[in-house]
Amino acid sequence: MSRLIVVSNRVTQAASGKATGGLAVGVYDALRGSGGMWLGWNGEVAEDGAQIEVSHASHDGIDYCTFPLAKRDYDRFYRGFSNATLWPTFHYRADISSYQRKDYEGYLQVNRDFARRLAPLLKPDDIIWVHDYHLLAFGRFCRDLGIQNRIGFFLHIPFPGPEVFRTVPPNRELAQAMCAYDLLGFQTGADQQAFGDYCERYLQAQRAGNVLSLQGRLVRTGAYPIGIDPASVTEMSRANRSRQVVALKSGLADRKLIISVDRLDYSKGLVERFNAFEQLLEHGPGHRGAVSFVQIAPSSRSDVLGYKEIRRELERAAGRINGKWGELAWTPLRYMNRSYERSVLMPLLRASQVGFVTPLRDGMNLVAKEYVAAQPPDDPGVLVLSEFAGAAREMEDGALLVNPYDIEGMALTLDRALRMSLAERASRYESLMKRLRGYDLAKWRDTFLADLRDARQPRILPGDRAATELKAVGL
Ligand code: ADQ
Repeated sequence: MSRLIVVSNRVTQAASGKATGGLAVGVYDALRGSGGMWLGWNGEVAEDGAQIEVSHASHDGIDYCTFPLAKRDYDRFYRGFSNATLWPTFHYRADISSYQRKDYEGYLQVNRDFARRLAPLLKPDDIIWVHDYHLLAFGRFCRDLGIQNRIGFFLHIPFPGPEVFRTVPPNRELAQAMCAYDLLGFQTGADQQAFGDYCERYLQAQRAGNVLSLQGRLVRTGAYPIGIDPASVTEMSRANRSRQVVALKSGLADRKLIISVDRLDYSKGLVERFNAFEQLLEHGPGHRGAVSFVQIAPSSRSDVLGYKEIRRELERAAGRINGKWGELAWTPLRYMNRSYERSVLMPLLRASQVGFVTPLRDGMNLVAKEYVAAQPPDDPGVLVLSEFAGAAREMEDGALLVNPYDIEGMALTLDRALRMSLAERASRYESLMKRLRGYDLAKWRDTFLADLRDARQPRILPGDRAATELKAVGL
């Protein structure tokens, strides 16, 4: 089998054998299975002008090729164009997006540098899997260097509607660059559709089924909703007897628990969520003293515009709510601005009666899936989920969907979740688990890689379904 090369902005802790997040766990097994290489930033920032060396290390048959980013690249590529322009805009926050040409130049430069570092390490039949919004233009630079290998790209965050994407000034150039990949994977059909709509409308691409034809190139697109490994989440949720979990349970006494776990990010809808909990207390006197809300949200990207403000706003909201409603023996809302190990988080999810996952926009949201997999089957909790999380598309039958801009609606839904009968909870849980098991993390990875391996086959395999599609676009 051909070797798999993974390229992502950050090469995660997998290098030290501690893979945790979806991306790390998801690709780690595939890399081990086929033998592979993982290339990307090691998380360190070097002084400008320092010689950037690629370090090579091997664990479990995987070659890790990592390097630091120069300070200037970190500022322009990472803090700048990736996280101050693309991240907010792709989450429909064009209002707080900021754009500077020098940041975009830095972004292109780093994408080019990644391609130059990869080129000498490649073998002709390697297949390359590139991850996320930091590397939209990487494929184009690979092609400029004459790299012919199959290259697939997966976007972990939403792709916005065409009119929102157009607010990113170099939108045409970016979309054209994305079409240098052989396969573009999105979290949902809606994201895939939005990209296709943009290309048809503004780049005069032709579209036939999942294939786009643009300036003589064909690019295949697909929706690959990222999953979890439900069995390992269930196991982890059961296993832990850590001090923190025991302390939380004894502090709750007989109270019910609503839980939320996020990175501290303005896309996650945390303030709206706090306000909804406050409305629950205001309009449902029966819940006062009877339910607690725990929000775990460690800071992320604290040196990027917008992140300090959201932290201050949350602290204010938590203080106001506890000041107004708290009692000596009961703290309504516990907001933890710190991180916990997964081995503590999963049992916390299990101990709670409601998983409150209400991003304003999210590519997928794996916490929603983890919450369900962590539940005890004989007494499962209820997932309250934003309709704007990618996960809502797969989980609408079992979760209670809410609009995170509708504070009263969220409060009413919390009330419903807290009162739901065991029979209804069990039936919702069963239907959610069926989906989680059927389309898990391995399936996500294997489906994407199978499509990538096929992506250019139609040219030499007439009769394939895609060949028909290609004919329809006149090729
Ligand atoms: P994130 O925005 O980081 O990821 P999410 O999918 O919710 O969001 O979380 C990814 C992983 O991080 C999960 O395994 C989760 O348990 C963990 N995590 C989240 N908050 C945590 C916390 N406070 N402490 C410890 N662990 C935490 C991006 C996209 C998502 C998409 C993923 C995967 O923004 O929409 O689901 O990539 O594609």
